[in-house]
Amino acid sequence: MEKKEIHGSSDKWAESLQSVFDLALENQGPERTAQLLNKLADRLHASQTDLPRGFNTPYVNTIPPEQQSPFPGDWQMERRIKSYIRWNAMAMVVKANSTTNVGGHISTYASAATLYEVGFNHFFRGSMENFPGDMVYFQGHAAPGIYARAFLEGRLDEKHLQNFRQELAEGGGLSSYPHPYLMPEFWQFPTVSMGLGPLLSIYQARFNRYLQARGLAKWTEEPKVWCFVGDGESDEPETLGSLTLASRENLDNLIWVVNCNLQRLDGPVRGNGKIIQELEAAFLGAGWNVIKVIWGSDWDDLLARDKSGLLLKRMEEAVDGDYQKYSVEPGSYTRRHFFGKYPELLELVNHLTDDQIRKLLRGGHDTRKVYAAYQAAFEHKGRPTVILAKTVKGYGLGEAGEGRNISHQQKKMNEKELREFRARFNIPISDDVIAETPFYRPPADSLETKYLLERRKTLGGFLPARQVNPGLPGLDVPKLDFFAEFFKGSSTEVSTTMAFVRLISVLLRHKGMSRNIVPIIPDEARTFGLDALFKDIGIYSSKGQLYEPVDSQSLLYYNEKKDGQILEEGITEAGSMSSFIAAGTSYATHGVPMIPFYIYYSMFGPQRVGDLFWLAGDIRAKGFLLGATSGRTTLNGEGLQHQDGHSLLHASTMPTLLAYDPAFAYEIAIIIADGLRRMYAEDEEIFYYLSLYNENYAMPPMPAGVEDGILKGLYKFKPGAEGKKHKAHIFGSGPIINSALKAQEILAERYSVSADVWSATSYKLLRTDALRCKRWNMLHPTKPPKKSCVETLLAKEQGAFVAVSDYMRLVPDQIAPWVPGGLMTLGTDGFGRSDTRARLRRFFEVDAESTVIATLYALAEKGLVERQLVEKAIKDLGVNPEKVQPQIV
Ligand SMILES: Cc1ncc(C[n+]2csc(CCOP(=O)(O)OP(=O)(O)O)c2C)c(N)n1
Ligand SMILES: [Mg+2]
Repeated sequence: MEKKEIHGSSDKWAESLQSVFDLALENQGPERTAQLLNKLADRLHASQTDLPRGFNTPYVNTIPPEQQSPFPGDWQMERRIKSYIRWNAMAMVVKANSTTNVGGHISTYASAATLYEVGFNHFFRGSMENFPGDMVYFQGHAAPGIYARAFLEGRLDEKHLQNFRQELAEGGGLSSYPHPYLMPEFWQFPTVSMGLGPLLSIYQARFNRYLQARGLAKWTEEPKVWCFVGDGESDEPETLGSLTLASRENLDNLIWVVNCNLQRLDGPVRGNGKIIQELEAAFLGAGWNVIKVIWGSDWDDLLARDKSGLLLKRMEEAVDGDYQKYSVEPGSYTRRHFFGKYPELLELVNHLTDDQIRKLLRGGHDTRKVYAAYQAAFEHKGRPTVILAKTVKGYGLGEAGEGRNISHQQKKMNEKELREFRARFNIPISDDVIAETPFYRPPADSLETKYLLERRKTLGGFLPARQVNPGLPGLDVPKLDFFAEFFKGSSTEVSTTMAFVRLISVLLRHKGMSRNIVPIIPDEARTFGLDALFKDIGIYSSKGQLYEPVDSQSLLYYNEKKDGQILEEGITEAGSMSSFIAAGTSYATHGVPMIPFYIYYSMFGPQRVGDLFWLAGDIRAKGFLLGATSGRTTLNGEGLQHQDGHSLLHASTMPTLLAYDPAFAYEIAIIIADGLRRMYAEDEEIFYYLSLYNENYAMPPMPAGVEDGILKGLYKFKPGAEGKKHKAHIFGSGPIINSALKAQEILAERYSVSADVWSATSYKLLRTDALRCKRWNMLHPTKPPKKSCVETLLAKEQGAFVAVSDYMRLVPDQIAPWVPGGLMTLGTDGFGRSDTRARLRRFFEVDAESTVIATLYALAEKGLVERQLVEKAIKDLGVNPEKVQPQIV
């Protein structure tokens, strides 16, 4: 195309384009104009490939005033209620810290009060018939405000508030943050570990859809998932890491509110930039509906009168550090520094006093703006919505911390500051008692209390509230005979992972509960053999399968279905754990007990996402975690980053997690059968961890009477030969029990030692039981002492005790104090290596030969055999005594 020569100044160009744009807007309307502009932008990008494409809209509210839904509430009434809540939230923290050092936070809630109150008065629905209630993730540090509201609602009394963060005080107290473990009838979702709440909320919203697609949801109207997020919290990779799942899945049941108070703990979130704009770009890029609530209603008039566009220009120029400064300085400062930059802007605010300038509200503190944004989010279809609300950290605290960098840590207020707070929010508390920061609750027959209760009644009841199975019978879980095939053993060599896969496919045929099973996999189904389930139960996909899978002719084809049962999460252990948690708490959030079986590379369990494991305990999630390809030497070729010899140690730190290291198929069946009974028939709020391995060997039949031992953690699997000179005991776990069994033979044949082989299924449970007994004995010193399971089992056993497993020595060491004469432990301490299993087991000293040597050494230490015999064995068995020690290499 021939280039036309057109010259002119860039101002002229700007003017011409502007006039064409104005014409288009007038004649074609905003939508069509936007389409035209997009087309032109596409052309520009086609010719200039490295041109950055902006994902930002101007720094003003997304919803223009004329499109705002009108506020339906009593604005002044709601302001009074909110003020009382503000006061009580502050008073809880100040009171607690006047006599203790238990801490607490004032400024987070102070910034978020309007964001919450609009939700409580107009949006958050409690649980009702055929409605499980909206699921609200509160910012953890805003907990005082949520308690303070519950106090006004009459759900909590003064004593509770008095004992905020003093849970061990007489009569109990309130937990620091949302912890369902500590307040099981109140809190639903733990949020205080930054980033986890936002992540969980996405998977919760998706799980709600899954439940519905599988015909298990019990609602007529879909609940919304609301998540309140800190702007500082958005730096956690967990917060923003799964945004595209929410848009891909069209989760319009999900609404996030990011409280953009521009500060985190130490200072500004983006002093030199704008967190709202940065987040807008991230969310728009991820396909979310973004609603910015930046300016309060007072600014509408200023923006409308600003024909020059200078106000917007100034708004865009100022960085968050400036905005923070405006929140702490008097109005005269803002007049001079913000408006004063351009004479036209100074004129624009001529009619306002300094005080009026100081009081120009930010959007997140304006009930009307917040309401309009929530209403738009509530109605939005097809995409999740994020509301980016600009607020002031410590709003209303004045000198005591409003907008200051110390705001987050502020816990005390002097009398002058209390008086100012009282005056600003009109709290009816008299001078003579103000220094004691008394709580204030309007009388039961006051207009405020009536209004507040009426609003909650209309919205279906109080919230947060955690309810568990009101009157529902437990699930029909299979009895032991259902698992008979696993008790028979098999001469075919299989791994415990394969045994588990077989077990889950059998369970999926159990009429009573098969529908409630939720298999969860992070892109490892083929690794574990779970692809066998693809065809039968399908992979959940909200879109079904829009393409013909490449492997459609094969038996195990990649079968996506709208009502698929498997949650195939892709490569996200954090996301998979979030699904585990959503499914594992469904008994409480939905009143529908679901049974998650989450199977993953054991190395990428607690080591990778341990905080989510911890949270699963707090939230009282139920279900089974299966750490597959476990064992530092059993997963042999994969090397240092994959070979796990410590997840059982991590698991031992989780209070309500029952951790098992089974060796045989029948052990897995016994553990899972009992887990199903305890969690789903008896309603115990616990969860399970089983390590699974990928080494194949024949599975023996179950010896008689070992069920109890399997569940408690230890039982005698195979007694040693009769008629030998010496006696010993070897505890083996997982496939390394085979080292113990082979050592048993060598010891009998070559060294006249009769070694009993025990299967140690859970050192964690044995230790917990032993600690319980020891503590009781200590506190009841004159009563007959209780004997722990380990002590009872080993009381009559003679000789030396050795433990060997594919885990660190600390795992079996957990029970050493209760083993008669001590426990000699072998284990896989140190970084893994890639090599053959045989070489690795020699290297880590957990093979049969090393086990023989350790047993003889343990006997020698007790004076039961000569030390020379150990030396002889070292030579006989070809073990190099000068070889490197794995854990310090
Ligand atoms: C994983 C994690 N790291 C650190 C903390 C400590 N912490 C608590 S609140 C906070 C600042 C929160 O800032 P922001 O998210 O902006 O919330 P705001 O209080 O400003 O609303 C920090 C660092 C935490 N709770 N969790
Ligand atoms: Mg913040």
